[in-house]
Amino acid sequence: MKIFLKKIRSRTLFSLLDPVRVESLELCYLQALSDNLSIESFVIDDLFGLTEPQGIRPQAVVLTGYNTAEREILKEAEVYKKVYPEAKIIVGGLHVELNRESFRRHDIDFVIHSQDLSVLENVLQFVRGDLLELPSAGVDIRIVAEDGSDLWREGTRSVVDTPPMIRPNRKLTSLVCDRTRYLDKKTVALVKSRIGCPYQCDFCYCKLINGGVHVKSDYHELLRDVLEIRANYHWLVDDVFLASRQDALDYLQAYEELTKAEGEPRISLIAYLRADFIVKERDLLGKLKACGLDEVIVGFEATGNCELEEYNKQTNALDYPKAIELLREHDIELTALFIVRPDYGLGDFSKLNRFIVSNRIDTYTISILTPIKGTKNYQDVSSQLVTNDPKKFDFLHLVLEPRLPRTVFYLLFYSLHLRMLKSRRIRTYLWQLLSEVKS
Ligand code: B12
Ligand code: SF4
Repeated sequence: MKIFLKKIRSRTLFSLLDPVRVESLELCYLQALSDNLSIESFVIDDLFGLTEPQGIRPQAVVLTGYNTAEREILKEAEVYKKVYPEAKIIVGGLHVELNRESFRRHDIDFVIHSQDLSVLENVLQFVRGDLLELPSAGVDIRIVAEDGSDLWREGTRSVVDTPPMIRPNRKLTSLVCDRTRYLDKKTVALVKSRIGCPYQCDFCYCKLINGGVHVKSDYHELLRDVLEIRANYHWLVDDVFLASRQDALDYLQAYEELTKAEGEPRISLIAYLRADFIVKERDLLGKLKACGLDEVIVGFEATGNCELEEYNKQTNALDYPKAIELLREHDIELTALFIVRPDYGLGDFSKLNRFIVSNRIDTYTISILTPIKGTKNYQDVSSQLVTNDPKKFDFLHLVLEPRLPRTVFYLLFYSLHLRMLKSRRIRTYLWQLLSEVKS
């Protein structure tokens, strides 16, 4: 049996420059699963020029992508169904998980809405004929009724509560690693070791993944994974790397044990940490740096406690300058994440600008608060949305009417980014980009 595994990426403002370009780690997991079933899989990802192999007719096509690519996924399903009518079309992944009803279309056969990879395993075995009955948990199945119309057998929700047994196949990582980047950092491989997030920030899609059930990291496994991949940097994409002091101690112990057994691993991790952790566990930052923590991505979101409370962020804005200072002291690089709301006025923009300048933050992203399809926030404001185009839900567009005139809002939003041009890292990145274009 042969299958295609495809990541569909929509062209957005973000993809114009691709400041962060990484392999699709989800396809590495799907490929490992196919290997286990002795299924030959072909990875397709336009970003890296990986196109459909010539002369192969797949028995199944597996499609995945984020919210912004929803229409492209549906379009591609239609095209694949026309070109390979005998192939089963399967969709799944983070966006499908909470939006399964949007994918129950005629050109799609299976809509997988679970983090549990054994669901896909069953589906593939079913398609191959090894399974006569497909368990309904985690998957909606299209059935053709006697009159030729489509019926959907809806699968129950299926949540995982233990870490996945399957390790990603790193063929894709090795193939594209030389072309990956995180801004100025080149050769970056993704790693993952948690499922979901233990926090409950109001605006966030991630807290809903896996039915809101959070599965903790195994740091021994994480480090084993990191060491298996040749890359200058490893970006740990877990929503929080260390959620508590105990997590940090567990990670440090796993690192120490590895060093004793196999020698110093010498790794450079980019990972998400919360500002409250950084301040509270400041005495561990030096050790964490020595044990591979090179850069942290911190979701500050806002600079005032009223907004943070509305977001249920559970952090204190008064701690933020300290958190930034502590990272600087320990030579841990920072990417700061901020959110601006459509109801921002001039004063709010200028407050954020002042915060960025006075704390000398030079690498940051600013997102426009965007309700993501599949969340309660999205439902609550759906009648106020000014667009339904999924591409616009990329955090760089207004999908709700702003308080300020739109042009003024965008002008202020983009001018907040200007300071980044002064950043050494951003200038290095732009220089690298220019050299790539020239060569
Ligand atoms: C790293 C990252 C990126 C990377 C790309 C990484 C990649 N893998 O390609 C970059 C920086 C490029 C990126 C860009 C964007 N991202 Co992003 N990103 C992430 C992040 C932090 C981690 C994703 C990841 O790589 N996880 C590792 C993989 C292995 O885990 P996974 O995707 O969950 O896959 C597992 C399961 O879901 C399952 N699975 C996955 N696919 C499939 C398919 C099938 C068929 C099956 C059965 C199972 C399955 O198996 C995997 C193994 O367990 C998430 C946050 C998060 N918590 O997930 C946001 C996140 C995925 N991004 C998000 C968004 C919105 C974007 C952007 C659209 C906007 C933006 N400005 O960030 C752009 C899109 C650019 C584009 N053109 O596509 C949203 C998606 C929301 C949604 N409903 O889709 C998330 C959830 C963050 C958020 N703010 O809510 N992103
Ligand atoms: S914003 Fe970060 S900490 Fe909050 S729920 Fe989302 S991933 Fe977790």
